[in-house]
Amino acid sequence: MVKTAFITGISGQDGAYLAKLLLEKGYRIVGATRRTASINTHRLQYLGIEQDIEFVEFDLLEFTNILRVIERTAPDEIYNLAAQSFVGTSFEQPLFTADVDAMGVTRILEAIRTFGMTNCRYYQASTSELFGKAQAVPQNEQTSFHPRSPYGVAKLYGHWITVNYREAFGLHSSSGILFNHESPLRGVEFVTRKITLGLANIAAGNQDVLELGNLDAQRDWGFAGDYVEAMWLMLQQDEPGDYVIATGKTHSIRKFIEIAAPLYGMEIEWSGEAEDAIGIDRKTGKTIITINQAFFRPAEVDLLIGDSSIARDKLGWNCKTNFSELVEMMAAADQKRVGERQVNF
Ligand code: NAP
Ligand code: F7E
Repeated sequence: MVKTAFITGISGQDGAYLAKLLLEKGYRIVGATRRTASINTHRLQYLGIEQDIEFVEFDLLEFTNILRVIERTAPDEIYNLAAQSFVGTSFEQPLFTADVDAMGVTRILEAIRTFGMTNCRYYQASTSELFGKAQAVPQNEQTSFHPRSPYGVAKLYGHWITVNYREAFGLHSSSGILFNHESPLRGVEFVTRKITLGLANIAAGNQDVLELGNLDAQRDWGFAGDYVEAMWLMLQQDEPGDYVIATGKTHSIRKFIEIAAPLYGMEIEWSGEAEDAIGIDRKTGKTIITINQAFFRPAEVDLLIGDSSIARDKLGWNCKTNFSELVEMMAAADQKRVGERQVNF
């Protein structure tokens, strides 16, 4: 029997990698895309899988649409990856973020409950942003939550409603508490892609300076391609559950830049502190990194580092790609794109 997976957020980074993985496993993929002014399937094209997906029009804000689509699709597995996923924007659009990232989750769970789809398994894209002002180091499934942004708060609701529908209605609903995961398909507004694309443009002479915010925040960065495997594994378990997915290693933004720069033939020397910090390319003497207050957040998550022991033991999940391999992969992809003057980043 061919299984049907319904993926919300299929046009995003994780949606693309998950769809590729599930196609390789023989699934029928129904991909949810919302109506936008311009078609946004470039990530699926990049992975060469756009033609293998059945697209349906879907928006997490519209309950009647969710009901119809889920009834028609009759999925075996639902992966809810759709979200307003940019933390910075959530401070500017807190109500919209809550509607999509918190209420949107309830809308899908209500659809599953309404149709009595007790065999349908549900994955919720939770996040290390739940830990926010981290109460323990490293963070695991027992660590208390303290979100630091409207995004984190909305996702906390999404996490608990997933747990609640499991406990109250017996749904097979699992929550993956995933730490930052990146790739060549990461959105260009996130700091890793901003750096790899920015340095590629500077190296090509298209741009002089890269403006960033807080260089000292530390993140546990993994490769998205590895992390989508954990999502699938969670839904293959007899019992639903919550799992932390992380590499167990953390690096600052500053460190990311120092490791990336030599891949572009640059060598970074730092000067000045905090908002006066600048990064100079030793080889040319030019200032290529400056700080812009606009990229600081009203409340910051300073340090994230995850402990994935439970995922390792129960799911058999392991992170395959290490930090320098991830940076190299992203840098190479952006150098190629800039060299070929590609439009869809
Ligand atoms: P992403 O690239 O920003 O993709 C988000 C997706 O959600 C896009 O396909 C977007 O569609 C869709 N979307 C947004 N609002 C929607 C709405 N109202 N209705 C339907 N679809 C909507 O995010 P990602 O990095 O792949 O992350 C996937 C999920 O994991 C998100 O829920 C994110 O919050 C969570 N997460 C991510 C990370 C990470 O490090 N990447 C870590 C932990 C958790 P458009 O293309 O139309 O905008
Ligand atoms: O920021 C700092 C910024 O936007 C990382 C999402 O996928 O992961 C992501 O959220 C850090 C922060 O990711 C710039 O202040 C410095 O400390 O790349 P980011 P994020 O906020 O960690 C979590 C797990 C998710 O769930 C989210 O959906 O980098 N930073 N300078 C900057 N960040 C950005 N974006 N731009 C800068 O110029």
